[in-house]
Amino acid sequence: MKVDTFLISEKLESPAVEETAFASLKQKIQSKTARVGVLGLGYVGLPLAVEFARAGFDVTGIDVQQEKVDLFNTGHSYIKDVPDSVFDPLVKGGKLRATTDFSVIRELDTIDICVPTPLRKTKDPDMSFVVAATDAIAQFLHPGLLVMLESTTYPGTTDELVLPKLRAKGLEVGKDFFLCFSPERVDPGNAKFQTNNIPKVVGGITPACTEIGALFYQQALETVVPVSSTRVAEMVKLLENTFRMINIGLVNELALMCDRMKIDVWEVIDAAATKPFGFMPFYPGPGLGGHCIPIDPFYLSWKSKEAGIEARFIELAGYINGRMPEFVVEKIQNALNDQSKPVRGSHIHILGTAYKRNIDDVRESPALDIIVLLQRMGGNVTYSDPFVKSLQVNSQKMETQDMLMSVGTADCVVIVTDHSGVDYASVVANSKLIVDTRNALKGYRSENIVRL
Ligand code: SAJ
Repeated sequence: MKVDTFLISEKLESPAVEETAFASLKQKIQSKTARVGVLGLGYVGLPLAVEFARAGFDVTGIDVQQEKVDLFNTGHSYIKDVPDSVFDPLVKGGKLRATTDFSVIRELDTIDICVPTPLRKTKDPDMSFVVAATDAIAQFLHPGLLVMLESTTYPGTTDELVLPKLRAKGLEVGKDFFLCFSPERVDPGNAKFQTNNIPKVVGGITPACTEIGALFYQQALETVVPVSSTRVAEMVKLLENTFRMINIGLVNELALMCDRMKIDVWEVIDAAATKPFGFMPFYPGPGLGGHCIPIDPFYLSWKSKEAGIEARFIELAGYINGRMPEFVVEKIQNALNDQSKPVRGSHIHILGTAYKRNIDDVRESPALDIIVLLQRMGGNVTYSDPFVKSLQVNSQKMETQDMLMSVGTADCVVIVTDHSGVDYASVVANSKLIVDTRNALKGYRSENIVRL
């Protein structure tokens, strides 16, 4: 009978059926029997997998790199922020494993996408890793799966790019499967803030998605911040990092002004930082390195351009930050010139090549730009960095050199990265000329020390 049929179909679509997927997943999450997956086992994915395994979940990491998977399964952590003492027992205890086999997604209840979102040379977003991850998940999507994108990206990625691929499988978001965006906020090397105690923002495609996503993260992380949509969550991360990039650009421009006006920009910033409210110190430097700050804001400017708004602050800050390596090389050239030495033929030794202090990451490091510019001018460039044993500069491989021996023979020493634990007193005592781009020699005054 029509009515009965109608009633039956209505019954099938009743909240009880809708709640089945939601209720079942909620119960699995709350009882920690949900099988958790993390796709992409880098500096974001591995620590996230560890936190859920430590919380008592059975966790499967997925990565395309077999050697990474093999290393992971030995119980040896290749991410410095996760010690083997934590990682090994989880792997050896069977709570945590890795695979290259994406079909395991069929058996998982949740999957976090933690893959790179770099920029193309044209400064356009490179979404290839997110697309590949989404296609793989779509292939094995099943009712009850919670999918979370963590990779930093432009607002609209989750609903415009990820959702259509998953929905194409005929399942309904918010009812059959759940989809959220939750920005990764990992700060490699930060001893105080790690994955478990950095507040976690999460926004879903539907309220049910947000609710189940927040519940999921609450099982393993200290603080969860639900927001009303994936777009809000995507924009939160871009605001955070654009804020940094633009303020770094501001102080770099201030450094250029102070250089011309013969004002000590470091003293200005330190004095301004005494203001107990309404000010946050940023410091000039040799340029903007890393895999977040120089890149994330261009995801925002790219999307805002599509929306018809020019992101002029971002473009201008990008220009200023991008010019800092040239400014540093000009300082070096002028400092050598004051000692009647051309760059050509001079031995210039770089102290610190990582993109920021006390880490070993050289991605987008301004040191690379400075080395190339000096070599183009005929400089004989060497470096030492306790964290960076070797460096690829264009096609040339460079090895870190003995610091004291190098500073003793160099015509000019350039402090590009101010690692702690470096014996700066010996550097000052043994160097003919120093260009300090980080105010690492704050306490020293000498005519052979030139600061930004
Ligand atoms: N930099 C300056 N002046 C400053 C601060 C930084 O020149 O005042 C330079 C650094 O030397 C580096 C670049 O900017 O080359 C980026 O430095 P960063 O301190 O922002 O460090 P990142 O790139 O590791 O940024 C990460 C980000 N974390 C995430 O995206 C999850 C960022 O949001 C954090 O605020 C930052 O760490 C942090 O605070 O350590």
